[in-house]
This record gives sequence, C-alpha cells and structure tokens, in this order.
Amino acid sequence: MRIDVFTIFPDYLAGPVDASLLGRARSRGLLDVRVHDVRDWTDDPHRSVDDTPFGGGAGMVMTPGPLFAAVEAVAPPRPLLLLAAAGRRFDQDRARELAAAPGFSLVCGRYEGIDQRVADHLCDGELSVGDYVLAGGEAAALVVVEAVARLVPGVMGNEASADQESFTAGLLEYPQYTRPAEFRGWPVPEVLRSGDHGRIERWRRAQALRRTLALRPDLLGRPLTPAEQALLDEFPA
Ligand code: JCQ
Repeated sequence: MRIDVFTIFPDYLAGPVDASLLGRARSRGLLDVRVHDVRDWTDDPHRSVDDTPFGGGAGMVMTPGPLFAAVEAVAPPRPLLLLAAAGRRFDQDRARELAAAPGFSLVCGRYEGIDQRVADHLCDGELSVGDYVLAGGEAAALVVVEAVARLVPGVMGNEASADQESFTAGLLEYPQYTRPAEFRGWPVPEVLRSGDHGRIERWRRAQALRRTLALRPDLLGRPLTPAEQALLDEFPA
C-alpha cells in the first residue's frame, strides 16, 4: 500500500513513520509511505507557503500554489484527503475502506487554515480525527496512517488479531491479563485460568458487553438481545 503525505513539517512525520510497526512494514515492502515537503515546490527565495487572508482578519492562510504544484508533480494515489476539523469523521469503518484501496494520500494544513480552492479543486474529500483544533494536520495524518496501516495484510504479523477484532466488532475490548497470576493482592479472574475455553469466550463477551453498555452505549445503539442478557446473568459483575 502506498500513502503519500504533503506537509510543511516532514520531520514531524519521519520519526513515527520509521519507528515501530510502520517502520517494520515499510522495510518489509508492505507499506510505501512517502512524505513530501510542500516547501520544495515554492518559487520565492523565502520559500513562503502562507499569506494574509483576503477580507482581513487574524492569522495566516496556507497558499494554494505550492500544494497544487506538489500534487501535480508527484501524482499521488487517490483519494487525496485533507485533514481538517470540518471533515468527515475518521473511524474504524473509514480505516477499513482506505485499507482496501491500493493507496491514498493526505494533505496537512497549517496556520489558521488553508485556501479553500485546495479543498474544492485539488482534494477528493476532508477527514477529521475528532472535534478539537490542532495546530496542523500532521498529528491527525499520523493517526490515519497508523490506523490504516495496521489493517494491511501482514503488517501486524499476528493474523489472528483480525479474527479477534470481528469477534467483538462494535464493542469495547474485554479486559486482558498476563502474569503474575496475583499482583499486589489483585488476582487474575479465575475463569481465565480454568482452561475451559467455551466459558472463557463467554466471559470475555460478557465483559465486552458490560463495558460497552456502561461506557459507550452509543456504540451498541440497541437493546441487549435475550442471549446477551443471559450472558451478563451468567457472569454477574
Ligand atoms: C483534524 N480534527 C482536527 C489545522 C489548519 C485545513 O486547515 C487546517 C487543518 C488543521 C489540522 O486539522 C485539525 C483536525 N481533525 O485541526 C489548521
């Protein structure tokens, strides 16, 4: 999968992209992340990428010229998506959609905003990672790259994890434990050491359901089925 990122802070992305999961996927040839410095396509001695807003007002606006030139020179994979708080919310469904494509590209804005003609005539859509304002799109781009990259076959190295995800699709995760069996007086739930795999699976599902109901009822968005209610009754909190 190829992912191109257009930014005026390429160094912001280099570290995270080279490290950890992403770096390994890259060196194994599964992931081709290309970070482009938009300033390389400026044509003035100051390498300017911003200017004052038409109509007045505070702050600076990212100018369209270098971004258009960069995208036209590179011909990045589409869709080309602009990170912006006003965009369509990025979620796990959107991550799956992007992971199914051969590639996609991201534009990071900076300053108070970006000339509207970039969104209207260069990009294919806008993506938001949440309802807060960032200083620029770079942190949001990293969120998108990581969430998509881990869904690319082979990147996680642990293909069973994908199955695991569908088992609890749409629910919060069940709690996990590792050794020691007792830590500072807090024991691991007995069921997990029972060796009864049917019971362990039912317990995990009951925990995921109970957590989701308590913390994120919006994710469930419906009443419990009788089978789910029975599961909660089998494992009282
Ligand atoms: C993304 N949630 C918040 C910052 C200007 C498009 O122009 C700009 C974009 C940004 C970065 O995006 C966000 C964001 N998802 O702030 C400044």
